[in-house]
Amino acid sequence: MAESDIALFQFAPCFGVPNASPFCLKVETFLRLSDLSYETKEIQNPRTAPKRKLPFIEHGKRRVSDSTLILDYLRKTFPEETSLVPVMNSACEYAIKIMLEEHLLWIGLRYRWLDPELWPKVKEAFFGGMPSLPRKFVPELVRLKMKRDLQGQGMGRFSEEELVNLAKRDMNALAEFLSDRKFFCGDKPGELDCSAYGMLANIYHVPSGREFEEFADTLSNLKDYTQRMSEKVFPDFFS
Ligand SMILES: N[C@@H](CCC(=O)N[C@@H](CS)C(=O)NCC(=O)O)C(=O)O
Repeated sequence: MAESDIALFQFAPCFGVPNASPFCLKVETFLRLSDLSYETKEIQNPRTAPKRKLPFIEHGKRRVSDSTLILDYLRKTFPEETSLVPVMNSACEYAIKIMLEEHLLWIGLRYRWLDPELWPKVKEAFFGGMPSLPRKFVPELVRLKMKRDLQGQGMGRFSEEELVNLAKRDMNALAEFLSDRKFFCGDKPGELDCSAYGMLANIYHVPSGREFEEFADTLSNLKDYTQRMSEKVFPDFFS
């Protein structure tokens, strides 16, 4: 493994996944599939991040934010080590990545932050370790901010039934695209697998008990794929 001085700033693991942020998990998956060493630094408040969102990386004196820009930077700076991870090589793969990161993501956020039945679990997972005073108001403040974001983006305006239907369409498209291949990029995981795993691990490894979960379970190729990626990329976490 090539020595590097990369630090990945991300949320602490919680919810039974290496990272509950699909974007943090995407970058860590990419680093692990590449031949690069890195260290992780846990951050609780994304407001301290350069773009006020996680993840970001520090490499020497340089800070790079946004998972896609981070992967671009790593490819440019470490071409040999990152060549182990196949690049996205079709318009279709790119379109699937955008569906995952700009559409399915918001459906996931809507469940995570606005579903009243899930909220107690989410609150405990994200804020349970907080000192008791901030724990009284921080979770509700963050939830309010997410509610505003979801209203602005639009996903917060759909009914539960509309939401489930949108989620099913995305998941069906994903399952059809994967088909019976081992990974989205073929026999070995590539860049699209980093995005897909970031999202799917947060669907298949985080029980919600909602109708959507029952549907996701019927897509056995996606479920098996997620397990395969977990065992391949994060054996230390899932053993
Ligand atoms: N486009 C960004 C999205 C990053 C992002 O949305 N991160 C979320 C966690 S999944 C975050 O930090 N949210 C904090 C906030 O919105 O205040 C990327 O690809 O890294």
